[in-house]
Amino acid sequence: MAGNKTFTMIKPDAVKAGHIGAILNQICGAGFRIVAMKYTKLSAQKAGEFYEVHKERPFYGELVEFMSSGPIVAAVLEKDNAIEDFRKLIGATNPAEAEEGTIRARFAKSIGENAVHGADSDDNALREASFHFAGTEMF
Ligand code: FUP
Repeated sequence: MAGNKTFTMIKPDAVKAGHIGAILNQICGAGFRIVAMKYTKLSAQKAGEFYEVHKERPFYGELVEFMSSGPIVAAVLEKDNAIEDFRKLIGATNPAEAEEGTIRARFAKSIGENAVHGADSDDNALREASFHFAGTEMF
C-alpha cells in the first residue's frame, strides 16, 4: 500500500461530540476514498499496543485511557500522496496550533483529545491498517 494509502481513527472525543458525519464528509470532500472502515472500541490493552511507540512518554497512560474510553471509527483511506495530504488535512497535533479549517482546528479540544489520528509514514500506515483490518476487509 506504499504511497497512496493512510490510516485514520476518529477518536472518542469527536465520536462523543457527534462529529463522525462532518469529519467523514471533510475527508471524502478532500478526495480520499474509503478502503476499509469500522466503528469499534479499543480495550486498554489494544490501545496500549497501538501506541507502543509512545510507551516512555509522560502522556502514555492518559493517551491509553482516553483512546479506550469510548467508541472510535477506524479507516484506511486512499489518495495520491495520502500520508502527507492527510496530515495537512487534519492539522497540527495541538489544535491550538492547527491551521484554520483543518479537522483538528474545527473539532479537537486539546493536544490529548485531538479528534483524529493520521499515520505519519507508509510503514506506520501499513502496520496500523493491519492492526485493525484483515486483508479481506480492505477493498
Ligand atoms: P500525531 O502524529 O499528530 O497524532 O501526534 P503524535 O504521534 O506526536 O502523538 C500521538 C498522540 O499522543 C496524539 F494524538 C495525542 C497524544 N499526545 C499527547 O497527549 N500529548 C503530547 O504532548 C503529544 C501527543
